[in-house]
Amino acid sequence: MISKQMSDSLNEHLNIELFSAHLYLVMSSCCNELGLKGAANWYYVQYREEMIHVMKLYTYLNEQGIVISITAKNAVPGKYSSLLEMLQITLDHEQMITSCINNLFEQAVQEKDHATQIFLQWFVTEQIEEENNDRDLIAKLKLVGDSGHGILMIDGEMGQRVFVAPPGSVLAV
Ligand code: OFO
Repeated sequence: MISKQMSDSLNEHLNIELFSAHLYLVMSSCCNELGLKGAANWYYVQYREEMIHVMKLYTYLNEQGIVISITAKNAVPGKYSSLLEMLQITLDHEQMITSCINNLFEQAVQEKDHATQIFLQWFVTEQIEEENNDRDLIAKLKLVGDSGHGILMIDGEMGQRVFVAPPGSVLAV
């Protein structure tokens, strides 16, 4: 049993996560164009992770008897001048997502919706990792410089990232 308000909020968040996935897919493509194959890989893995988040929400809503709706119409910006710019936008975006998750959690607490609180706990923890990954890369990039050998070093590191689906995930791609 889930309230209409709670399921609407979760559905809205599903659309935001879908936007995240598309944002990172575009960034992957932009990195590719900049010749940064490792960063392109990192953003592609990020895209796949976001689709896991979408599918978690999809599955939870379905299991609660809710038919989802796709409302995201936001076009994804397609031009970025540097990897540092993309990473900073990524961190800002993830901080916004963290605050959305916190609001959802707060709503579930106010509604005494224990099932949704438990469901959202995974996202609360995930956001710590998401923000930390971005901060780490930004700090390294600032240290070595967003050009020349420095960026190639970071690009190499970003190329090592491998997509790992969390246990029990529904894969969308
Ligand atoms: Fe789904 O955490 Fe990023 O957006």
